[in-house]
Amino acid sequence: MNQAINTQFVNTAEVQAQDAAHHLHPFTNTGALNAKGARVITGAEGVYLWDSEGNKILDGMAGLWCVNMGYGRKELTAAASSQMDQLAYYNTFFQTTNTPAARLAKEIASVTPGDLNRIFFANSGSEAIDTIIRMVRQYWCIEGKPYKNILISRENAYHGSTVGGTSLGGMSGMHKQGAPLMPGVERIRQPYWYGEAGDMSEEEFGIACASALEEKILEVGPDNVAAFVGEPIQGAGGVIVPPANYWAEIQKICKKYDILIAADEVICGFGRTGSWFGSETFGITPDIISMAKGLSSGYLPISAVAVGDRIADALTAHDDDFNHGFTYSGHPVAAAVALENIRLMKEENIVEYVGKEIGPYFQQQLREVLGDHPLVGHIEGVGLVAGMALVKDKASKEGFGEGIDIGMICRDHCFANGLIMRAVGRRMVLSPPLVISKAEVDELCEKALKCFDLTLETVNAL
Ligand code: PXG
Repeated sequence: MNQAINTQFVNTAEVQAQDAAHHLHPFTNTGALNAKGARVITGAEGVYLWDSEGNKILDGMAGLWCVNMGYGRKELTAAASSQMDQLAYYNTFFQTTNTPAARLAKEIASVTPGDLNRIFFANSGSEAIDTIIRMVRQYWCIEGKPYKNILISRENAYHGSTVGGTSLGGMSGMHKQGAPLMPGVERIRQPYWYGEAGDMSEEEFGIACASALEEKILEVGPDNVAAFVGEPIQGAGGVIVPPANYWAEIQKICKKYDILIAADEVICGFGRTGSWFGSETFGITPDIISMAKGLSSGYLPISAVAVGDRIADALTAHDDDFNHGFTYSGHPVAAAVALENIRLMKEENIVEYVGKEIGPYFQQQLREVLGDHPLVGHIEGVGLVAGMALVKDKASKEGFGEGIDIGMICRDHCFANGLIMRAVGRRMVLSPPLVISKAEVDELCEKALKCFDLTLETVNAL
């Protein structure tokens, strides 16, 4: 293990001062951060990070849900380096392509489900989502139905932070800023059974949440709705796993009214749920999907939209350009890294490892080690992604009051005790690298247990 990588060369105070003076962080209260100083991450290997003070931290979030093959993979570094020497950049606009982009498109088409055979490249999940928005609307225009342009998404969905992604997503905190939002979006309730079902069984609630889609379609008019967009499992919303019957019902309704299904696979894609894509885990047959993060294990920014034959055939046959794209669409270096990442995933049978071995072990250990903890109201998850509701009272599901930010208290204890676990409101979420071993899962659970104990001590002392 590459202990305390380069920490001896890092002057923490100097980096923090530069950062405070000049760096505006995403989704951050800059004043509050500057007052305490950002933690400086200096190196990483496998599932561990090191900071500039020499602390070793188990990364229970795989960076930001992305470093699926773990840190320090020399194969990925080598792929980037040799592609940079060969062809560092050329665009894919001017009737040109490059070898890694063409090969990657073929490779992605081979691992995506159904007829998702054509690939559009971008650089981030948000850009992939914007691509979906523009592409499905253009599809209906080509079909002679330009009025069929409304997108239906869900409350508490996360689809990125561009204007398109923010508008499509259901994050109220984001909607409050930078308005006006993009028009043409309608939202329905999220399928959060533990938090919002009242007395309904999971099955009843699954039907109720899917019926909300049908009601919305009828309210807006089926002829005005372009697509339903959803994450197979809501990630940034707190890891909300829908009831087992939910997606099948959603599909039935979309089919009935001829509405496209777009699955946002930015988190679920590339093995996270134990299949190549979350759509397979939940039996969804999408018309179009977005992917990013795990596509390159986060080593370089790259995203993609896999397009089904219905949309791709229409775009291809249409006698006009699709006027959309980015300077770095199909970037050869990012594509080379993604290709090598997929090759490694196959060589190491990582999807099967998550589906059959480490995923079930992770889910079982979380429940066994943490399930009885007085703070833990409920644990849900599939494969290597999980969300835990923190409550004041397990029986009534009552949460802590507004004055107690239980998630942040817990997250800070984790940070101080060598574990990265993310807080989403009152939920703690985990999404470790897919290469995590059983011993590392045990360590993660022990650390989480200790941090839940410390969190309980803190709130009891308030
Ligand atoms: N869709 C989904 C489902 C995502 O999870 C995006 C789109 C946007 O991807 P980019 O690459 O543009 O960030 C995401 C990203 C969090 C967090 O706090 C989650 C994401 C991004 C940043 C923070 O959990 N997911």
